[in-house]
Amino acid sequence: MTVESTTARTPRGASTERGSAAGDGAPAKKAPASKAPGKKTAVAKSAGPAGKKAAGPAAKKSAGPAAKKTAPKTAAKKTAAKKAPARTSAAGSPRPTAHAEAPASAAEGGQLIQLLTPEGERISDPAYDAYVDAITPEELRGLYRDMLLTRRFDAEATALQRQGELGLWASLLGQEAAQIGSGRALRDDDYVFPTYREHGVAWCRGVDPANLLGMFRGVNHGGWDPNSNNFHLYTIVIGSQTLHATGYAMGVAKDGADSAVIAYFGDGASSQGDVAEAFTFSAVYNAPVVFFCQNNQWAISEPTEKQTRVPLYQRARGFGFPGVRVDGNDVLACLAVTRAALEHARNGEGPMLVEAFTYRMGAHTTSDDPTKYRADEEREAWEAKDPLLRLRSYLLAEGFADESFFGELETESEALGKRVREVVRSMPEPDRLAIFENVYADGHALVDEERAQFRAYQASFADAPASGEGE
Ligand SMILES: Cc1ncc(C[n+]2csc(CCOP(=O)(O)OP(=O)(O)O)c2C)c(N)n1
Ligand SMILES: [Mg+2]
Repeated sequence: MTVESTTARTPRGASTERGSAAGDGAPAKKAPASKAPGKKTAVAKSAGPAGKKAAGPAAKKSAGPAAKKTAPKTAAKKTAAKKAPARTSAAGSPRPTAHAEAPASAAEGGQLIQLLTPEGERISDPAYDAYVDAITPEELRGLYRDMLLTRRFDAEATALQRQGELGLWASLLGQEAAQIGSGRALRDDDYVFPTYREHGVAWCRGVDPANLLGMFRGVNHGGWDPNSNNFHLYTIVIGSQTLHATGYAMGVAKDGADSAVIAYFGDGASSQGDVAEAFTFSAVYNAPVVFFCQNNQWAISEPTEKQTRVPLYQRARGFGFPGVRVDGNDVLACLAVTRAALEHARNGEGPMLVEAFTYRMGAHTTSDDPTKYRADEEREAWEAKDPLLRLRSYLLAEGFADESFFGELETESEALGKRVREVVRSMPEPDRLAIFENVYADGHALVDEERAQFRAYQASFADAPASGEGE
């Protein structure tokens, strides 16, 4: 269901048959009569954010942030509020801590595409049903498996960091649906430009999870060949990959290919100049790129209300292309919306922005302590919307999976954890002089000089190898 959209949807060129995403982002594709198994056909068309059927973030029965406002202050909350610095605007005036209420807020003109409620009920969205109506129970189980194994891998990586095996880890906990839904919407010939947190997308692209850990262990600069899986190396310079993706997409268009490009970035990255430049260039050159923003509501300790005065998906409009907001904890909706956005790009209609509204349940990275700046209640409210739980509920309710399926998956996830531990612990120490390689394609006198200096420095240690280690 689309929870309230106050913006007009004007088709932008392509035929409705091709399902172009239009105007403010909803595809014009006609939804066929529902064939999806287990879907509730009664569409709560009139149920806006306050409607009873709106089981999303605005639903009254939801224990989500909307309920938080009126909840009595608990001792824990008082403590957390004391610890967390007050959120202030740039001008210094206090701002309400309302960012978590944003997704379905009619007052903000917000929309939220949702196909699976937090309780696991399949609801209909006439604009997006068609993109997932043909999905089979096996494919649904596959989405669950993807999310579960990604979560298991992520937990293993966090544990490895705590054991001193990794220097740092950026967990995706809570963002599995956004990543698996969008990742599974891609074709093999599409190209992905990730941030440093896209472990679920990497999984979908076939990058061995163990390879993701080399950089975090400090033994390599990436760990995979981007062209093997059309999955670029992790990018830590916030937002810069949106420009790389735009340039790549412009090249795809010039080649006359019908593949698409997807650039992942965060809510905080949306404030970067690079992202604004990428939006401008991609719109002007009609580049086939999908901008997939995982709005996990925090950029380290900065809440989203310090990044924007409007829902992020609405930013696209000012640049001249459509934007949509999807429930980022709903894997089915993320799959449908990303398919629509990719189709839009492939049809030559230019870029599209998808804002996946989700929540970072863990710390920003293992170097971060979120208890210093956010209240426990916020996380607890989002735990109730866990992306895995809602798909599990749906699979069980529809009889698409039984306990033996979940049991086998548990065994598989343990095996994955074990393999990842073994691979990481046996990663070879890097050649210390390798850092100087590949700086320039044909070498450079200055790099040669720096290499010689570093070699002499290494040799000055008492336990230095007799000659030429790492050469
Ligand atoms: C250009 C740049 N500025 C600052 C940083 C430091 N930094 C690392 S992560 C981060 C926050 C990013 O937040 P967001 O884009 O919301 O992504 P998230 O980590 O929440 O997924 C910042 C400021 C950086 N890596 N690059
Ligand atoms: Mg963020």
